Amino acid sequence: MTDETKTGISRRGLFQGTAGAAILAGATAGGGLFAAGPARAKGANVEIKPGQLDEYYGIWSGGQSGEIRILGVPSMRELIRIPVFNRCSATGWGITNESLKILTQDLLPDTKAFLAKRGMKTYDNGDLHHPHMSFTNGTYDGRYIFANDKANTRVARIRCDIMRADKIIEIPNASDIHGMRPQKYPRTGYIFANGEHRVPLPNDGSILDEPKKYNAIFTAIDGDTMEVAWQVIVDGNLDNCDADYEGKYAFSTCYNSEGGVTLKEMTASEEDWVTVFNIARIEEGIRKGDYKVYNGVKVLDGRHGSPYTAYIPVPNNPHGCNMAPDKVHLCIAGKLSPTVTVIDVRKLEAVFNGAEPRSAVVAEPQLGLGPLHTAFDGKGNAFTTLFLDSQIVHWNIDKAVRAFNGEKVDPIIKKIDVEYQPGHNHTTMGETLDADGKFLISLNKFSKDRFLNVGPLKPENDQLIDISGGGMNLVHDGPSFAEPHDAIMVRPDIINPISIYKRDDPMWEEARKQAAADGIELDYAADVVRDKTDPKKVRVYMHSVAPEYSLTSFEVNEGDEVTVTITNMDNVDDLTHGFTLGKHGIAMEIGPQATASVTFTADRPGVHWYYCQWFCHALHMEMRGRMLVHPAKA
Ligand code: CUK
Ligand code: CUA
Ligand code: CA
Repeated sequence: MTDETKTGISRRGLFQGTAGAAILAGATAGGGLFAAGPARAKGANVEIKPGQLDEYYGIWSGGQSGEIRILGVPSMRELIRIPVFNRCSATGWGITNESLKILTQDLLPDTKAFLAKRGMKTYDNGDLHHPHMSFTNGTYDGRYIFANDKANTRVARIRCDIMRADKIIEIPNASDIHGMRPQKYPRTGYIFANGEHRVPLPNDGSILDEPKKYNAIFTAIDGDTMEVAWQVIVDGNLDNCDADYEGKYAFSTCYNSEGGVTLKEMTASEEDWVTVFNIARIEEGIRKGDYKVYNGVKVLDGRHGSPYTAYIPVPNNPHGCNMAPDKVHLCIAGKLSPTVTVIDVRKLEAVFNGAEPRSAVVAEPQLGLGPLHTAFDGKGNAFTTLFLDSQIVHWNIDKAVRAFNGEKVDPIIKKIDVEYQPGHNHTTMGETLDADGKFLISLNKFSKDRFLNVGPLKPENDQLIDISGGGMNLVHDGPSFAEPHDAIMVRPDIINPISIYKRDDPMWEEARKQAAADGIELDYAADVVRDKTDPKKVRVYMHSVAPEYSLTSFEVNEGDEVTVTITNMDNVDDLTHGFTLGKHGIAMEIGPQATASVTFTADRPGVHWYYCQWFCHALHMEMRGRMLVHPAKA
């Protein structure tokens, strides 16, 4: 092991040096701001009174719960949850035909076959780390939210008008999508998605315990069609990613340049790298046919020596990858190194034309122990989470650059303690050109003793920090369930959800077509139709107007495949009905003016009540009906 690395940083020296520095800085922060202060400071400017609306939408990842949550910021009230990769008992996501279509139609053929053998249509779990909004000209445009599923290698698109997913695709060739970011400019455009784990290509059992033959794959998805546009094979692996503000590059951190399969191997080297993807060159490579097709996708070889990528060495096992809204500085959090490596994206063109890769590095400030992610205030300052130090460090990018050039300036403005061990942080509009420097959220992985004890599994702790005055004032902390890795905070004028569905919404296109084929008008339907060619299939059409279903009973035979299609004809804000069929594992929401449907086999003879599970009227309890199932004739 050499002490001097290519990055010019001595690992041992760094750890000794900054551990001391961090302890000192911690003492300053502890004696200052709010080490033992109240959870809710009395910042008058952030008080949201009952009935008042919040200043931002917080779009929160739900981690291994597989969902997205929408919070109001700064009140931190949880407003709603969006089921995505999970099953939802309340809304019927994963139960209704409409949601199952989205969850199943873009699974790969071998996944469908694998699931079918287990009696499953889709995966029941997901691990959603990174929700990000679509961009136009470097800022959010309110069309979509995209999110990754690390567990099952998927990417979802959520419509912001109804806050429901409309596309969930499985990514071929890659394994375990982790980092995921939309193209910022000129628009989204591409969704960049990192296959974190290295696997053989093809991964069909012909290669097993030969890690040297494994690959990680970078994927660009067309955000309009939700089809994979192209993929790039890289050296090492791919952790987090981001894109620049000019549409030229995407970036990924790699913590496993070693190509290891154990912790020891993955941390063996002195350094890893940032992989830079040259979008124009990749598109040119696709046009020229410089690719191979795997599973229907054009895959370029972007390993060392290719024209498509540049590998910039950074200290070992980096993590966060955050592009500053100054359009210039890319910040790579060191994780094992107490540094953040700052790359000037204007210098990347030279790197792609042969300049030494590290020539694009313009700063590498030592900030504290365990830097994971960086957020920006739009005024030239950055906030980096320090996992090991349980702190956030506020620092100035320009000063870091000057210090790197030998000037005697300290880029660190301040450090504050957070409770405890932060992962991601994020500022209001902070990953866009409209970064406004008002609030910073610190998503802390541990709450320890900060809340009433709820058993061995404790909540995490999200802390909101007011940064509007240039300082850092904690204004709220609150528990959160597994596990908000990441969040974005979006100005409300950008998002315009509807309150009442449009009757021609594409979500229930299939139901519309089937009803037309059956000669049924979905609006005000009250019909039972037996399929002419397959008499075991029965379709029940009804509608709801509070507090009644149009059918208070219907009859089917044991063994029938029954599809219940319900249209909510109430044209009223906030008037959702439901349909829960007892002892059948069936429940669904039916929003105002929406149609929802569910298909099941009626294999339990007898009387089964269905009822509305969404409180809709004083006579909501009476909103029910019977399914009468005739026993099969022996
Ligand atoms: S990763 Cu979780 S704290 Cu998946 Cu964005 Cu860094
Ligand atoms: Cu309809 Cu409750
Ligand atoms: Ca490594």
